[in-house]
Amino acid sequence: MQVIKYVFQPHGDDRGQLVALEEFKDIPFNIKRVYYMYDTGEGVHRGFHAHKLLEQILICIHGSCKVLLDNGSEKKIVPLEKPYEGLYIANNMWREMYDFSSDAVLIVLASQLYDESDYIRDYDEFLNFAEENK
Ligand code: T46
Repeated sequence: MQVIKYVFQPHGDDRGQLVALEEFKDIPFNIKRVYYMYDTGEGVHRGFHAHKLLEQILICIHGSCKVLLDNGSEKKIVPLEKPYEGLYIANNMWREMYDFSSDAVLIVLASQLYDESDYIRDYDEFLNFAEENK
């Protein structure tokens, strides 16, 4: 499984850092939605689903967390600990987020509006979907 982690170019000067993200330039899709999670409790695991169509970029802009990616035949754990790194998650990929530091802010850029019917929340259903859509 290929893990795609983008390293964004910070515009740094003596005031600090600034990262700008533009669709189809830094991000490989139309950004239709942005959401973020913070105040994640110790030991909490989130996610446990895949998406049929949605593509996303996850950026831990503060603190750190880990993301488990599972394409149905292979699993990879990806640490996110830099505010200038973005993990691309294609559709058809099971994900779990965990090991959040208490100060973690995980921001997500998404290619589609929120649509519950795009979620696959049952692991066996995901395995069948992944097999059919290889
Ligand atoms: C994903 C991972 C990385 C909304 O109303 N709108 C939204 O855009 C989102 C993302 C969520 N919600 C509601 C739905 C639930 O009542 O917020 C609540 C928490 O969502 P969920 O349990 O799906 O959160 P996570 O952290 O398990 O998963 C989220 C995204 O849903 C998912 O697409 O890939 O982050």
